[in-house]
Amino acid sequence: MANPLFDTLFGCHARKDTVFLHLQDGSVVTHAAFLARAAQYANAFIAAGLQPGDRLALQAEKSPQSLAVYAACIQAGIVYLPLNTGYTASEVSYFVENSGARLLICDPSKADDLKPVAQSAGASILTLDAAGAGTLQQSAAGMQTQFDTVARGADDLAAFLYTSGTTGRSKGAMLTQTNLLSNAQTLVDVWQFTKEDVLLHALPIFHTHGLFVATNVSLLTGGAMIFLPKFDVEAVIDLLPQASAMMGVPTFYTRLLDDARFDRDLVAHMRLFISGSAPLLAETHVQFEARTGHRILERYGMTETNMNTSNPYDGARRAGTVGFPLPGVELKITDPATGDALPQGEIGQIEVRGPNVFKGYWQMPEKTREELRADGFFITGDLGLIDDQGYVQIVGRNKDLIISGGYNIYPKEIEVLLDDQPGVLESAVIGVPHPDFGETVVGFLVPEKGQDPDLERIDRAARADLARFKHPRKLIVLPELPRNTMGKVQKNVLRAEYGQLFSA
Ligand code: MLC
Ligand code: AMP
Repeated sequence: MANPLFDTLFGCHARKDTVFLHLQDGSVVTHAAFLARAAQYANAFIAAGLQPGDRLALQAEKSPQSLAVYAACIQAGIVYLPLNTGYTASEVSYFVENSGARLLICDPSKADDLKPVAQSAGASILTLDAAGAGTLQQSAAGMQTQFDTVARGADDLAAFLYTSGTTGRSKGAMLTQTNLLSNAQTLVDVWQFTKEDVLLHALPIFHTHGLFVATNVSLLTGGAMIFLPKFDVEAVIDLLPQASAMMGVPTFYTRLLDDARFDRDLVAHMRLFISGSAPLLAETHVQFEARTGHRILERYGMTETNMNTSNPYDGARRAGTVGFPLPGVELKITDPATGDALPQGEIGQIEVRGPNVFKGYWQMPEKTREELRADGFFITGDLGLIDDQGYVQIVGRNKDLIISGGYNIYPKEIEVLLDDQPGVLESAVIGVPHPDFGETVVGFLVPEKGQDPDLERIDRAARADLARFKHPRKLIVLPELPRNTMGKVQKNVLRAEYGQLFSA
């Protein structure tokens, strides 16, 4: 096969008049129309001078057009780099520079801010708005609706997804054709997706969950998606009767449970609800079943590995667990100090190996070596155990990470910003339980002697530099931070003391 990922996910549907996307306004996009547009984009990218292996960064609203950019990149052998729409210009600037992207596609409203970013990185810039208009469309309009698919090997890069780190510097996770294709094939099998499925898609398409799990699974079967621009309870309740399956982060399910219209009758016809990206409280699992009669299927994944484990489709879906390693994925629990495998039932770090595991971090060989062992096992940074029936339970994290509404936030990145503010001696950022987002960000500031930091000014600084979802929802001034005898900040003490801040 010339380009396994493109041919298997997209190319085989090129001439089909089957519905691929149902849009919120009632219109549809067929597979054939979607691929014709993707081919035009691919022609436009080549005309703009891009070559196979080049990176293309996209920060644009979710739409059939922005999804077609993904298809076009795969077809043209261009490495696709989708970016969270919430990122500020300074965040985008890092990604464009670090990846060496040759082309940046952004919303027209951000073009003025991002032009200097693109220019200094030597990238060209095109625009794409939520309705699909912009300079990308203008460049693509006259192009052929056919494109000669560029040949790619199994190990060639298909996408970069940036993931933050404990040092505060984001790392580009390099995902190959095989990583994406093998995982999609496994998920179709274990979750029993077919072309008859209609997947309600309300996730963003710049992360693994919405792009590689939801979209690739649907593409592989030739099924359809109800493609919502974002998660919205009204729209989901309105459209669920036309769906057969839904994927979401736990916040989707807690928000739906808060609405009395979300009941057994509304979802009687549904085949499957899947949750992931953040821990699903056992309480939500139980409440969901009591209300709807459905047991949510929880699975566990990561940007670097796609999906690793899943509760069974047939068989017990156990609350508080993420199920079994997927076929082809090896999972072991190891001692964080020695790396040795631990006996069943003991808590240690979760390591995974398989065709799903990424190739490494872009231009960061040391970081790659720290997390990806020479024998292929990836150290996830999650802590867990395997119970006596083989189910994996995640019990914590060995990495300083907050997951808010399914988005990852690394405290270090915020601490660096807070430490820089006038009058601030030092800071610590933690995640505390939040009824809607699961966890949310709280920042602690220690003033310099005799100083009184201006919290409003600090909030403005955060808004200028960091995506909204990373902003501390509360800033608290403390005379000093709790430290252990080694001088290390005891975030567990802060979490214990301030953990109830957002309790209902
Ligand atoms: C939005 N806001 C958030 C937020 N999302 N703040 C913290 N955490 C979040 N996740 C901000 C908004 O900008 C807004 O700011 C305020 O919070 C309230 O917004 P909202 O209207 O309530 O939020 P909404 O737009 O409805 O978005 C919430 C959400 C969304 C949960 C629907 O965040 C979402 O779709 N999350 C899914 C993330 C995801 O796909 N993760 C997968 C990663 S892949 P203001 O200024 O108005 O106060 C991965 C691997 C794997 O992890 O295993 O899958
Ligand atoms: P990301 O880096 O955005 O891909 O997020 C990956 C992280 O999300 C994992 O390392 C886990 O900490 C977390 N995660 C994903 N799925 C689950 C789940 N089902 N339960 C608990 N944590 C999860």
